[in-house]
Amino acid sequence: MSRSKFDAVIVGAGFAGMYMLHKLRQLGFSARVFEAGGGVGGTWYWNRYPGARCDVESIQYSYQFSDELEQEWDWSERYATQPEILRYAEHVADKFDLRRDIQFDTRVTAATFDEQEAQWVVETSDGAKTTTSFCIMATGCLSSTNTPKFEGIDSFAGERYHTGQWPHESVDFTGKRVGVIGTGSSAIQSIPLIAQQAAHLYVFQRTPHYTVPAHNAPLDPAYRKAVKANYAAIRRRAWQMPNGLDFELNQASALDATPEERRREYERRWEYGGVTYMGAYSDLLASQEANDTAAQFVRDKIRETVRDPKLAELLSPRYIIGCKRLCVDTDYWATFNRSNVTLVDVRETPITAITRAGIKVGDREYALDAIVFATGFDAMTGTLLRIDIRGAGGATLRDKWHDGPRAYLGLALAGFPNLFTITGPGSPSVLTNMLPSIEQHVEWIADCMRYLRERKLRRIEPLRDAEDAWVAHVSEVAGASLRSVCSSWYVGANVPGKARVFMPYIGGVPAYLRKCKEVVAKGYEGFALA
Ligand code: N01
Repeated sequence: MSRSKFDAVIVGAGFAGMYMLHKLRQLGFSARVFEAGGGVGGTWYWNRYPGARCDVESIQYSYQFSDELEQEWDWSERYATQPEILRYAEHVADKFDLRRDIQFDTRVTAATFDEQEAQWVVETSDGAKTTTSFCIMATGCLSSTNTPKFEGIDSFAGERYHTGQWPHESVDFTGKRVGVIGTGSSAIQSIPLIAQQAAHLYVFQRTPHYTVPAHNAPLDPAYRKAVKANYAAIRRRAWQMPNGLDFELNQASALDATPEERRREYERRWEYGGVTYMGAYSDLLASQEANDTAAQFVRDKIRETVRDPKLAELLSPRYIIGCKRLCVDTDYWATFNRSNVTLVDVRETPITAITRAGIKVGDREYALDAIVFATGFDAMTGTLLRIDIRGAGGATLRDKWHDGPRAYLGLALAGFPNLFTITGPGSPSVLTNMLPSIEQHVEWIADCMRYLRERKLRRIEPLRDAEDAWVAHVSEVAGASLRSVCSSWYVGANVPGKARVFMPYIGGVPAYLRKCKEVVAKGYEGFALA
């Protein structure tokens, strides 16, 4: 740990940082990882709330860089729980002996580019300064929690939790009055389990979310065996899909089907479970009329499940399905039939304040023993902007991204030489299966560093024109999708004051891969090398 000069500093030891470290080591680069948490796993280290699972099927939400790893690891369920995914991350750290180059419990506070030496000086919470040729941000897309600044928030006398920063000790809600604020993925996973424990659960809902059943189940050993025998083919098919997932995408238009055909197709996908529901037709995110048919099917399911029609209506989303990220649940709607669960609609009358005793909505105060903030994240940019990043000429990232993130391919930033972002804004990232997207970025960055080393080049940064053109392209393709039109964290709408820009690249994995390869084939087109 005494060394303070590296080829690369990697910020974060989630799936991105871990693989980046492994890859760079293989190429003979020296690297140090700084990780704010006490262990590896990133998202899966922090998000320990009840019911936390991945909504990408476990066999696909896994690394593919090592055949041996793929073959030796057995996922126990169709959708892995947070503890199982964390065990997987720990297994990878052990298998590839990663921990010796990771400094845990250390937050990166600043990174400054030294023009003279063409290197970064990275400052950490332990007061140390580390110099490095390359600074690689493996900081995750959903890693800075968002807690709305409710009046009186610190006066609450009970227990307070955020789903994204859940305690490591188990939390017991037995006999307690619990309030959950938010109804996104984290809330939808945790509410059914909290309801089973709590004396009473109040769900504070501003916007109802669409959710489809997971139909989670243990994985049959025969199925696991078949997957392992065919892993290469599964991965190959996934790379050809817009979201990087091997799933059945119907190329037909919803509007060409009869109502009965549509109902059958939606029902079939509902019964299968998971996000493949949105693959029912090719135009669900291109045509409002097509989208309405898929949305109405879900609303009908809510009405069938929730006994009180008024409550069913309050739980029914009215916006474009798939615009906010589609949730995947186990028993979410049915939970509202329980006598110990109350939905509090805070759309018309927002939460007024948090008091010593609980949550106040208008004139009514809900007395609570615990509040769970399931209020999401300052997505994609939040974590990077919390680090004081200064590039060439002392320019700050905060200034550069004042009106929204700008990056070339979501990988690198004009004015910030030798700095890379893994799954940064402007890359497909959060619209895809994150693990393969991470692997593709890691491999692209590692190849780039090797290319520079072979040619004795010390500096790389995007040209401003290339970055501008990519940012314009990201915005143009977003504009053609219904996904960009509603208030979601994809556009920063959940954080007051955040610039409203559709941050990920929605042009699909195959188009993005082609572009990344083309840039390399043309000698790092759009980059200045020195
Ligand atoms: O956060 P969210 P999340 N007053 O932003 C509400 C991934 N993920 O942690 O919709 C009242 O989706 C807000 O209301 P509204 C996944 O990518 C994956 O649940 O803004 N309410 C919303 O209901 C996911 O999309 C998995 O009106 C307020 C909620 O808080 C992403 O993480 C599991 C409020 C926030 O929902 C984020 O999910 C979990 C206020 N002032 C997460 N401010 C899986 O793989 C916010 N809200 C399964």
